Formats: sequence, structure tokens, C-alpha cells
Amino acid sequence: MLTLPELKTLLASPQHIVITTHHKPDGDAMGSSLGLYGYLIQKGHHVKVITPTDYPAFLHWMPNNGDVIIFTEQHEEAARLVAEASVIFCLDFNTLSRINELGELVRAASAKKIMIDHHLEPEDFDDYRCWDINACAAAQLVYEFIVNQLQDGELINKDVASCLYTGIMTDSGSFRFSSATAEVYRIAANLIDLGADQAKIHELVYDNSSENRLRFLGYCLSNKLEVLRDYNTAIISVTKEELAQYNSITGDTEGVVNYALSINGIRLAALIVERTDKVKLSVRSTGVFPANEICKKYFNGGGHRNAAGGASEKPLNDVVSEFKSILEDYKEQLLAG
Ligand SMILES: [Mn+2]
Repeated sequence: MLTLPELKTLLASPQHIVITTHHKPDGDAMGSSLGLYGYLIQKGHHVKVITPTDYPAFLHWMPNNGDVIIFTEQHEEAARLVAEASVIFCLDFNTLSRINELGELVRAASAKKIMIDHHLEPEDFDDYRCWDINACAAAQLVYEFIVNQLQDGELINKDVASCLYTGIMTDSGSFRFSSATAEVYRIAANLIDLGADQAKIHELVYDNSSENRLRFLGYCLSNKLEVLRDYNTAIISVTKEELAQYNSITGDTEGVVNYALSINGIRLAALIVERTDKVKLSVRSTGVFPANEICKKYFNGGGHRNAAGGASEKPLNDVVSEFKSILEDYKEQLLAG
């Protein structure tokens, strides 16, 4: 493991740095990555952000987005950068399986690996770790890393502030989850002072739907939503054909599950989507109900207590039935409070 002084010494001279984040990157994955990128380039490092897969168009406005390399599209270039890197930052994930085939390349790389993350149960692959499950976003931890550990707060310019603000805003559900503590609001306020245009960022991220996406959402809510009052649970399941019918692209199913959770009295919600290779689940809960436990135990996944995900090789209908059959075991918790 590296100590902080050792890491500071390493970063005091120009390094070849790769920043990577989890597959299907969300606002926090891209916000923390591009925020850290915007800071590191000011220090004279050679830096590349490599994402395992593509990500939604509503994140493409972010500063320096044009410099991002997508592994599935530029495989060789990405592999070369990882192999040649002296430092690899792993943001918003903590097990190498979360970055797909990129994971084994990172594992094999000789670079020092720095994990900045807020998920449970980190895998032991890193040399330095900023890890706090109470942080509302990886972007919050990147902010604290730059300001408190590296004492470089003056390098948080408008671009960096905008990216970090986006990560915090999206992962905190626009500052409404309990993870959005007073300290998080203070950090957000600092980021606004440093140039983040909060009204504009909110609009760019949330008022940026295609017509198809909105119609798809409408279809899900009117035709596909199943409310199981006996279990305070709501499920939306979507087939491959339905995705195709609405020309669904990356990001179009993002946030759909939250509408199911927003129903009065609902404590658990799942969006179950048939993808080309697997069936994917997004599970959300309120209060102390452990969405991540369900994903981990039954669907090879995990995540946070209130926001988790999983996958299954079984047919869509079987996955939906399996999900429903699990609810009986949790009935007491689902009906409590
Ligand atoms: Mn995150």
C-alpha cells in the first residue's frame, strides 16, 4: 500500500495516468472521472479517461468529454494506455468485475492503483484507497481527495467544479437522499462558488430526454407497471422487443425505476429489463430496506442499501416470477413503517 506522502511524491512529477469507472457509467461515474481529469491535467500529467462501455447522451456535455476513450470502441488504444500507465484511478467502483474485460487488464497492469469509491465490500486490488460508504458520491470523495489530502483546492476550476457537482447531484437524487448531509450541501455550495452553474447542470442532465425516451417512460408507467400492494412493491418489466419498439438507447431506462418507487406506500421497486445477453435488474428501496441484499443474494449483484442492481441468465418471465417469490420472505420488513 502507498502512504499519502508517497502518493503525493508520485503525483509531484508528470505521470501517465488512466482514470476508469464502472460499465454503463452514470452521472457520478463520469462526473468524478472528468472532475479528477480536469484537476490532473492542470498538474501536467498525461491523463486519459477510459470507460468500459458507452454512456448516456445527457452526460456528453461535460467538460473534456471529447477526450474520453470507450473501451468497447477503442479496445487496442485503451489496452495500450492501461499497460503503459504509471497510475490508474478507479472511480465509483471497487471490484474489477464492474469494468468488464478492462478489469483483467487493470489487474495485470504495473501501475499504482488508487480506488476512490463509496460502495460496500471493496475487492483488494488497490495500492491506495479513498473509500467511504457514507459518502453520497464518488465525486464527493474526489473533492475531498483534491482539497483535503492533496491540498490543491485552488485547482478546482469551473470545469472541475461542474463535473464534481454533477456527480454529487445525480448520486444524491438531486440532494434529496439521506446521504445528502449538511456537509454535502456545503461542498455543493463551494462548487457553485467555484463556477458550477447548478441550474444549467440540472437542466442539461434532467431536461435532456429524447421524445422516444419520454414516450417509452409513458408506456412503462401505463402498460408495464405492476403494483403489488400486499408487499408494498412495484415492478416494471420490459422485453427486448419493447425496447426496440421505442428505439431505446443507452440511458433511456435510467431513472424509470424511481417512478415506481415514488408511488405512495411503495417501499421496494424493480425495473427488470431483457437485454441482448442477460436480464438486468435495477432495484430501489426506501428507508432501511436492503435492496442490495436482494440483488446480492438472488441476482449476482449488489450496490447500496437503497439503490442496487443485478443480472440473471434466466428468461425475463422467470426472473420476474423469481423476484416476486422472494417478496414473501421480506413481507414483514416491506409492510413495516
Ligand atoms: Mn456513485
